[in-house]
Formats: sequence, C-alpha cells, structure tokens
Amino acid sequence: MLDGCTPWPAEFAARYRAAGYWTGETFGDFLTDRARRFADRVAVVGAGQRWTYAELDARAAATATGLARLGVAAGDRVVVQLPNVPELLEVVFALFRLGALPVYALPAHRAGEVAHLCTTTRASALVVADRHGGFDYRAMAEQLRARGDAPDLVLVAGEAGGLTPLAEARAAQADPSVFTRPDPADVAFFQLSGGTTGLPKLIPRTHDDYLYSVRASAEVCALGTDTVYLAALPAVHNFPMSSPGFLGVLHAGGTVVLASDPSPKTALALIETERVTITAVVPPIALLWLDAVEHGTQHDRDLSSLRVLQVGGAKFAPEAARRVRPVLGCTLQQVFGMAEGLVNYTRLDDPEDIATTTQGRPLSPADEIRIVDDADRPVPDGEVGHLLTRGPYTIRGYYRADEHNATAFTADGFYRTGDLVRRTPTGHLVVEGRAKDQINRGGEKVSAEEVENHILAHPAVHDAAVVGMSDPYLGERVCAYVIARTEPPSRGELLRFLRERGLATYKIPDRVEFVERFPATGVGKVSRRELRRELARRLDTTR
Ligand code: OOB
Repeated sequence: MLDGCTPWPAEFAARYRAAGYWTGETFGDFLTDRARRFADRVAVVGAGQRWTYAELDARAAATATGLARLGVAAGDRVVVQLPNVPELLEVVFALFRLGALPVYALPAHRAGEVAHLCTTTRASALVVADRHGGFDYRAMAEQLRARGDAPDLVLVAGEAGGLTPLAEARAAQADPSVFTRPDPADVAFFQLSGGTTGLPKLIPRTHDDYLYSVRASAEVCALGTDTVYLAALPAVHNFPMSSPGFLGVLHAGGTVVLASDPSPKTALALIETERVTITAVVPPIALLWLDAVEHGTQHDRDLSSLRVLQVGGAKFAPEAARRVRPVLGCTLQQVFGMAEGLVNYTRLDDPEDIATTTQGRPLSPADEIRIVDDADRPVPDGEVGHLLTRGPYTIRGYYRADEHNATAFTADGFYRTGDLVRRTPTGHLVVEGRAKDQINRGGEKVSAEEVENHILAHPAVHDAAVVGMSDPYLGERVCAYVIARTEPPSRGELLRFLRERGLATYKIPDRVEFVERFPATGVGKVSRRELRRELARRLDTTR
C-alpha cells in the first residue's frame, strides 16, 4: 500500500476476499465494463450536456492520454476541485485510467484547504472550474501557484484564462499504451475528513474497499438501469459519491443528473424534467424542499417519478422526517455515514417509524460495531455510548498521520467515530450526540481546533475557543469566543482576516463573542461544554 497509509491486517484482507467483498476490480475496470454493457444508455446529464456510457468512456480515455502527455503518471496525486459538472466524471475516470490518484476538494474549500491538500499529497496537478457560486477558482489557483502551494499544472474546466483548458488536455486520439492498471488493494483516491484537528486529514480509500461499498449500497438502494439519480449535493462528498451516489448509479447502469446547486428551484425542476427516481440531501435542504412543495413556490411540480429521498450527513429530526412521505410522496431513507467508511441506511422496506426515528443500520454484515463508555467498555444494550467501528470498507488509518491515528483508532483497529449512539432492539442506530470537537453545520463539518488556530493567528487575539450553537435550520452554526490582547478587533475585521487566510466559507464563524476569560474544566482546560451552555443562555435571553 502507498507509503503513509495503514493496510488492513493480512487475515482481515484474506477474510474480506474470501467473503467476496473485495473482488479485485479497479475503478478503471469499472468504467470499461459499464461502457461495454450500457454503451448507449445515458450515463450523465448536466451543464447542458448529456453523455452516454460510451461517450463518458471515450472522453475519459482521451483525457487520460492528454494528461499523460502533460506529465501526469501512475501514482501521481491530482487535486480535483470541481462542482457538479460532467467533466468531474471525465477527469476522475481519466485519472483512474492512468493509475493516478484524485484528491477530492469540496467546491466550498478556499486557498487554505486547497494549499494543504496540494502540499500534503505533493500533487502533480490541480483541476478547478473557472467560476462557480460567484467564486473565481482560477484566481485562487494562480495565487497558490505563485506561492509554490499548488503544482505548475493547473487545468481549468471552462474558460481557462492564462491557465491550461481541460479541453486542450483531451487528446484527439486515445492511446491505451499510457494506461496503467493499479493494484486493487492499493489507494485509489483520497477523501477529506471533516476533522477534529488543526488541519483536515486525508482519507485513503482503496479500489477494493470503496467498490465494495458502492456495490453493496447500490443493492440496498435497489438501483437498476431505470434509476435516475440527482446529485444535488457537491458530488465529491462521500454521500453523493458512493452512498450509493453517482458511482452506485454507474454501477447499476442508471443515469446521473448533476444539479449546479440544491436549491428547491434548481433541484425540483430537474426532478420533474429528468424524471428523477432517487436523490440525496442534508437535513436543511430537505426542510427547504418540504417547505417549497408544501407551502411555497414549488407546489405544482410533478414529483411523481421520485421514489426515494435520502437524508443524511447530520441528524434529521423525526418531526421533519415524518413530513417526507405525505409532502413529497416518496420513501425516506436515512443515511448515517462517514468518509472514513461505515455507512448505515434505513432499508426501503423498514416500517415508517424506523425510517423516521433511526439513522439506519450498517450496510454490510461484516461491519463490526462497538458501543462503549469513556473507558472503552461496552455499554448495556440500548444505552448511549461512543460508536467504534471496523470493517471491509472502513479505513485503518488517516494518511501520514501516525500521531493522530494512535488516538483515532483503537489498538485492534476500530475507528473512533466520535459519535454518540444507541442501538434499538431492531439493530438500528440512533445518533444521540457527539463527543468530538466538531461542529456539524447542516452536514458541513467544521473542526473547532482548525478555526481556533486561524483566529489565533490574528495579532490582536490572545485566545480563541470555537463551539457549535444550536440553530433551527442548520442544526448548528459556528460561534467563536475570543479573548483579545488589548483592543479587540472589530467583528468584521476578524472575519475578513479569516477569509483572507483562505478558510472555506462554511467555517467562517457565524457569531463572534469577545470575553475576558474562558470557563475552565477541573484540570484547567477550556471548557467548551460550559461555553456552549453559556451561549445557549445568551441566545435564550436575546430571543
Ligand atoms: C457524511 O460523511 P462526513 O465524513 O462528512 O461526516 C461524518 C459525520 C459522522 O461521524 C456524524 O457525526 C455525522 O457526520 N453524520 C450524521 C449523519 N450522517 C453523518 N449525524 C447524524 N445523522 C446522520 N444521518 O456525512 C456522510 C457520508 C456518507 C453518507 C452519508 C453521510
């Protein structure tokens, strides 16, 4: 396995192969095989384009050839930061053809995160869009390149300005002699962790492990050639990528429709016109859709094609969950997953009360679940504890992170999810809270420590503590408590400072409180719990 990654112990790998979970297929094989079987079916629709499986395959081969000529080789890492455009699929399958490794950045990431990804993985290329959501990625890429924080080779989907247009990288004729078939047990790509530490961690996923989760997810979600999946969330996130996501849909021979944004106006129109059968959203988007259909602007949309609405990424309140069937006329599937691996689903035939009140049960019979107390002892069944997990598609370690891995995993290889759960008698998990220093802002994960480090870099700041504050729409928002050195900076000045440091937009604090001191725990650490309580009291009195 790639240097800096933790392999599964040999006996586990042997077991997963013997059970048929790891099949030895690679992502390159995957597209070749689908293109052969489903050649003339439509694979992807988006940004005014409509490509069949054969076209997607041909484009991936031509782009792989062009990228090889530009110097991209087997084993190279390439940071891919694209919104939901068909070129995203073309580029990642081109990289798979070459045996190169995509490193996925979210469209919301800014210079800070992208620089970190490029430098930690020593990327040999960066692929961005021209503009998206009002942001110019070319300017960001040029700025990073000038600082030596991005590779020389920057490819742009769209208007390239002074950079290399992706269209130019596409060779006129594919040359299969440049293709490489990697070891299926090796890393295929990197996902990004929501994180609890100062810097986002990289998650190495192998062909074997990830393709298993894709296949099994496609089965649990009953996908077939008649499936039309709407990718409304950013497609590089694990949920719309593989749970079952666009990869699950390609596995089954269905059609992937890419939405530029998940607003009710854009997404519900696509459901109607493309006859979408299944889609995936985070809870705040589900709420927007429910309101828009029930009382709002989208009440006369024909959503009769929609069979399944998947909701996950953050806790979906049962009251909202119960509205899905009556308002949208489809089955709700809750999905509780993580980029590190484990994904739980409510099953499509689960009774309504289970679908609306639990976050599902593990995808695989080989997923091992432990629910433990603070000392790692199992809690009695039905009680709340820390969720630990191990299995055929859950990583054994983050990339180049020995120190962090020592605490993020148990000695026997269980991943500490940081989630507090209980198990129902039916074997379903209910997420009851979180023990990790992470804020879940409507499905977007914010590491408290990462934001604190950025605030601490401000010359007028003495100390900072970042906590989540409860929010009726997003579930949580980000609040920064700050102790100033002498004269506090203005709130606007501090936020501008954070933006200029290149922090993703969703990590910028929604609220800043200047205080004299922080409450302390028994041993003198900052008590985030006390800060959250204090914040709740403050919000209560200002309401
Ligand atoms: C998904 O992946 P990540 O890596 O962005 O975040 C994982 C974390 C979990 O550890 C948990 O804290 C939270 O997000 N989470 C949920 C949840 N789904 C995820 N908390 C409560 N209820 C849920 N349904 O978010 C992700 C990856 C694959 C599929 C779906 C979601």
